[in-house]
Amino acid sequence: MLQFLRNLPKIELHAHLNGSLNIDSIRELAAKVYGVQTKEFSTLCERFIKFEKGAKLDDCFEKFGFVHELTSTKEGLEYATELVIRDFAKDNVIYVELRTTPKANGNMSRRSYLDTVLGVIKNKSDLYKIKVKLLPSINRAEPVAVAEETVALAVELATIEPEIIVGIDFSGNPNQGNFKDFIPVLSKARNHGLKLAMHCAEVDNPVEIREMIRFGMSRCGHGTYLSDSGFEHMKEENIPIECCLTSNVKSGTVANIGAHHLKQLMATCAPKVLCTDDSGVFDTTLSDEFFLATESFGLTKSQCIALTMEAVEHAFATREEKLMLKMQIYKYTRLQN
Ligand code: 6MZ
Repeated sequence: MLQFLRNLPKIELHAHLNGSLNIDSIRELAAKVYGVQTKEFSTLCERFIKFEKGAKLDDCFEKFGFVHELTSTKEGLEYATELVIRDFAKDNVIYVELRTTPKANGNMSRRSYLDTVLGVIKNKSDLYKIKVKLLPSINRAEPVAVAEETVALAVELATIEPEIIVGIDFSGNPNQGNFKDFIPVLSKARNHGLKLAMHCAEVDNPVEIREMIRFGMSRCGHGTYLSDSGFEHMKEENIPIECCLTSNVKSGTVANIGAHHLKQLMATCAPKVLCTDDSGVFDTTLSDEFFLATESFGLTKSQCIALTMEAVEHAFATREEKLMLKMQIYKYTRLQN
């Protein structure tokens, strides 16, 4: 089964760039770009993927700083973007939507951050035989003014690269910031034709969940704490829940894998996609996530293929791109029979 899943051409719709650098790639990045290869650094890498028993979601957000330092220069960001694309391709992911929060520092402006990531996507996707889209992220823990700059840049760059910049991701620590404050800027993005992938119900906040559902979204990140009527609404509106099994278990937002809402989504034939979230931080791959689903919920090979086809449907891709992706998946599955 694991080999079948590794070889299956897969679709990744929820991947944060800085969270998707795996430990070997972090070591490679540190060595190649910064000349760091010490034992101390290796120990820091081990600590990066280690989760203490009873870890909380807030603990995850402290981990990102480690990678953010390595991607705080143009060279670091460039190489990290290539490594992430390479690693998804190695896992036979044929289409990935990368999300990332543009960051400004002494080395880069938010514009040059996005230009750098875009440049790598344009230059390297063909080399690794993978289709890559970009969703600039709004970090809800940052001021609304930052989100306004991000959306203005996304809208502008989407006119230049409409095939790559296809949406906005609303993310960040859900225990910080107030969704309502971001409604005007998210509306602006939507009015300019950008799709919205929103982290919603990752934590239990019924008032905010209601506000988000009322506002609407193209895809729902996590959806862990949706009520039954919330799940029903998502199904009626054909809004898929981006399920990130390992992320939810390691960050403690679901008690254990058996309690994950993927089970309910499968049973009710509700729209869903399997994703990694932060394959680096959570030390996983998309193949591993599928394998975990087969082990935990008894998914068959056919169900895994169906899930992959479902992901194609919910991708922010053109009709032609979707057709090409489906043909690639179909070709592989036909060879299996
Ligand atoms: C919410 C998350 C997240 O943007 O620097 N991020 N936001 N929930 C999660 N569940 C665990 N995982 C990652 O990638 C890292 C950033 O993505 C968001 C956080 O804002 C994190 O700092 P980028 O490429």
